[in-house]
Amino acid sequence: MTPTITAFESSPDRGRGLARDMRVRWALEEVGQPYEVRFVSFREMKEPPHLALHPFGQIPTYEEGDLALFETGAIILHIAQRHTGLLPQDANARARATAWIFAALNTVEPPIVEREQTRYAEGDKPWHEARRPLLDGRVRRRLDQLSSRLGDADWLDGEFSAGDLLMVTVLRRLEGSGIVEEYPNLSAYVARGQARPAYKRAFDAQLAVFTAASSR
Ligand code: GTB
Repeated sequence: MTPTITAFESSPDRGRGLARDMRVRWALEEVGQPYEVRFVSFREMKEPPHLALHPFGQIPTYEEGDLALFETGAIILHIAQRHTGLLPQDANARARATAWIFAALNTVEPPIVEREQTRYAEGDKPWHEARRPLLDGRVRRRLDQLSSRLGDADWLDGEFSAGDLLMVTVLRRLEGSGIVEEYPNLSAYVARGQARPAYKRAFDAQLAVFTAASSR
């Protein structure tokens, strides 16, 4: 059964692959599972048919037969459990790779998102500049720790896993800030993820949506 995911009809990231459908596309490409994409507008995301799939009116969603899922982490975990290629076979290694999925989403991404959203929400407020070092510091603290753990390894725990897939996409959210570049091993780690053929296929597919929309 070919799964269907949802993505922005018109992504605010202008094809940079930062919206979360990119994570699901990449996972599906890694495991060789073809998929379809249904594009939704911001208005449609808040209407009953989409809210029935996603209680918070967001993308991505994932439909496969009578299964409907929301939350990128749950979708990636589902794909990784159903296919080979994103989780190790050994039970303990599988549990550790799962821990990295949660670490990416629950520990590393929140300060990155807070830094980003604060810029949008309070960028024009007088206190914003004074808060910047605090927000940047929280991000750097996590990246210091992540960089120490990664060391000179290629991936976080042995072979490439769903945990790496999510961590690479989380770190990409710092693009343009120069912060990841302060950590040469993390920069190389992100580049290694982006060099994977499955990443490139996923990136090109989401970019094609933006290119087609902007040529209309
Ligand atoms: N916890 C959920 C998950 O992990 O699936 C969060 C899903 C989520 O944040 N979805 C966003 C969304 O639907 C799109 S990805 N937003 C619309 C809304 O809430 O109304 C977040 C995102 C959006 C845009 C950029 N960008 O432009 O760079 C980057 C990331």
